[in-house]
Amino acid sequence: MKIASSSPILTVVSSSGSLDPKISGSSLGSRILPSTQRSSPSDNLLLRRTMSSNYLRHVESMSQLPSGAGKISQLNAVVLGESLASEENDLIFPSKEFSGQALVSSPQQYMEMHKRSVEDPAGFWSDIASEFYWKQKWGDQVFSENLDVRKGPIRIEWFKRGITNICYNCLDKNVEAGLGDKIAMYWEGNEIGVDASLTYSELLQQVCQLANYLKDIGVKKGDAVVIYLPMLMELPIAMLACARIGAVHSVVFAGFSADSLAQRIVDCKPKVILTCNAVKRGPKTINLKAIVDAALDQSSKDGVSVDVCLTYENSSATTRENTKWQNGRDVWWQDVIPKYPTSCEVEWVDAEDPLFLLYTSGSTGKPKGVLHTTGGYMIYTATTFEYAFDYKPTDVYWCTADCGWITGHSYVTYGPMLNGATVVVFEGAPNYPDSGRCWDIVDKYKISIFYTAPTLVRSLMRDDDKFVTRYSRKSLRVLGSVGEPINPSAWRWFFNVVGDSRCPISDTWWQTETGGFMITPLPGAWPQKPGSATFPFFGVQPVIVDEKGNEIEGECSGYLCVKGSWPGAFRTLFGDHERYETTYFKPFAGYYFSGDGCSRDKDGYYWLTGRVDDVINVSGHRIGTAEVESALVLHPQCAEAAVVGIDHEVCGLTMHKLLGYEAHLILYSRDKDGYYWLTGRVDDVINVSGHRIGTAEVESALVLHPQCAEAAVVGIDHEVKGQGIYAFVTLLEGVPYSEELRKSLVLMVRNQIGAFAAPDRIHWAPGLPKTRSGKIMRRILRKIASRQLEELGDISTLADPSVVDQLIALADV
Ligand code: 6R9
Repeated sequence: MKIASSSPILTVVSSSGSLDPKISGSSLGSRILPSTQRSSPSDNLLLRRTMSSNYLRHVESMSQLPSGAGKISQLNAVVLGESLASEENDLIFPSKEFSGQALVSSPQQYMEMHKRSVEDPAGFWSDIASEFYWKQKWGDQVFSENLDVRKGPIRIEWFKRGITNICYNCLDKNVEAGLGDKIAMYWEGNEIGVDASLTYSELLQQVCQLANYLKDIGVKKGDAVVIYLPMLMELPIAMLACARIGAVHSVVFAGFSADSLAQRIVDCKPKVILTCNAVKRGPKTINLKAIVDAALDQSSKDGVSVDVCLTYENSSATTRENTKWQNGRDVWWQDVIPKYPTSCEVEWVDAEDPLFLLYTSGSTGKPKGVLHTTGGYMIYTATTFEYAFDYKPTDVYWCTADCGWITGHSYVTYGPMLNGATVVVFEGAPNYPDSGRCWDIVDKYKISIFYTAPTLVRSLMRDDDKFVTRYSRKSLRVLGSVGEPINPSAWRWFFNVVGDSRCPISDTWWQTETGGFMITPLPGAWPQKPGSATFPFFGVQPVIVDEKGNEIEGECSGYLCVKGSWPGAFRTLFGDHERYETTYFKPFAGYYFSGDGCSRDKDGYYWLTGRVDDVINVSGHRIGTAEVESALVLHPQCAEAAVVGIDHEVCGLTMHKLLGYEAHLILYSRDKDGYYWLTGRVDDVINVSGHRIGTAEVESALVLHPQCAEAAVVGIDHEVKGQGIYAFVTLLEGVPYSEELRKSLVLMVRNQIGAFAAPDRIHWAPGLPKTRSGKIMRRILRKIASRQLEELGDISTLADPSVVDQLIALADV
């Protein structure tokens, strides 16, 4: 039911229906009343007093009660359990029942906890950390940090000299607490009816067997292990086995190509790679072992040879006979692992010893090896998981992410297992055999927490709702979203259709670099605004800064930074601490720079407005892109620069660079109400189905094609993927255009990076729009790609303006 609201003012009332000015825990059953039952000004005053505090000025405005963000001028309120309005003017309160049982059940409780977490981080986090197993407690300092490049090298340490093991805390600790017979993992195969499960005791035994094998072949504490596996139970098992022996895992998403895999192997030089022969995803069989073989050939040419390739036989996908084999190097998993003992001593490590490496795209062609350490990451993933999903021991949790991405690290494996949760791992494709598969799985395992990505929501909502409604979904309690901004229509469909208007949605904003959630709803505490990630998690102090790095208060737009460290923060980029500092800490001295633009509304809600980039130097948004490009190339260290513009009602565009070769863009805005809204990345890093892909990476892949002279890649809006990849390609002189050539260019990118980075469109470009100094004007390419031909802007600074007409003429060729 939609509750009409002529005024934006909403009222919080107690369960008895009387106004409760205290907003105490018991009033949390926050219900919104029809306009006849509005609060009086004096109630608001009381509310303001309760909520006001210095530490979180932006939430003070909640005293006025939510009145909407950005272009949302009026809000309509609903209580969970009622269906959501179809307009963008929604404010969704948790139901009384939900809040009543929630870990954090009111804004006030959240504010008290958040206040303590930022005023006394050492006390707040050490209290939580004490609930985990430490062989030896950390030293005198709970944390120590320098986030200011002007004061010396960037350094973040949490729980240093504390000795622990994350695998022990995920498994042994739970078994010892009596959860040995609880299901740790349900595994659902690609084909219906193919499934398996492991209890915590069984999982521990399997992890120990693999850990013993790894030790036996000489893997030691600190050694890197590359894991290239699909979503079999062996993938989390492999991660946990590495953690058990102190080895550093580097999981490479099994959709990456041989070249990308080789690049990552060469970077960390593992002794062993763990893989499987093949996997089925939907109707397709993917021969992973062939990709690994090619990667290992490539890496040995580059001077890094891997001794052992432990290969799991995935008999549902292919046979041993059909798997190419290199004797001496390749070993069948099933031939060796079961022979090892089912218990294995834990390698106790320092909290600051590395746990894993995970590569993520930057704005250059070289991916960044994000390094996370053990203790802080452990405490942070466990705590964020518990609170953001309001986790209960009876929950059955399914995160659709692959362990090849950070979400699968923090919220398939570590976060849930540290809580002793039951996790569902799904091998297949969400639309196979049809679009109802997810809900079939939800009913089959009685899933109560379902965490996914907007791209999946959008792709499923294109089909008939009956694919959803033919399943009960009664078990669902909390929904979650990650990877990119969730557009309000997808949010609404997810909420109304999938969650039957009953389940809050935790729209979690975070990054590979942050290790865990940074801005996220706590589903029992705050009313939600569809599209806003709401408020910072405990211990997180987001700040929005202007182009000069000044913090902006209240309702505003700008660059999203974080003040102070949090336990889950990454500690360096593997082998390149300088790039770590340059990319994340130099753009705005004193802060971690997220690379995202952000708005905050007057109620304190954060709205992420788009990806900006690894930024360095700032110029104002009124400066033309061509001007900025010309200015940039005057810098003695600048080889090339490209500037693009993005239209946005409230935002400007600025260009940052210097200190090195990475030149970047920032899109910024902030609305009047203060909620955080993430609307996607804008620049040289695009977000395709929630995966970060550098345009430079795709361009490098394209130009490897023997007939490609030059390529320029931009992101375009894509109905399902969020952003699609649009490539302008200049061929060698005299090479005719053909569909075949188009396919082979796409194939080149598939082979170089992976299928997920395949361009959606190849646009033939006899020439590219360049400035006289040779800089590609991506702003124009973007407009052509999105067919906004009336908005090409000033093209007079181009070396040859006629290329624009040529490109337009070829738009549909
Ligand atoms: C966890 C993950 C990080 C980038 C991030 C931002 C975008 C992630 C989001 C979101 C809006 C959300 N992003 N979650 N944007 N709302 N809830 O995705 O990590 O692959 O490193 O990507 O994704 O642009 O900066 P990662």
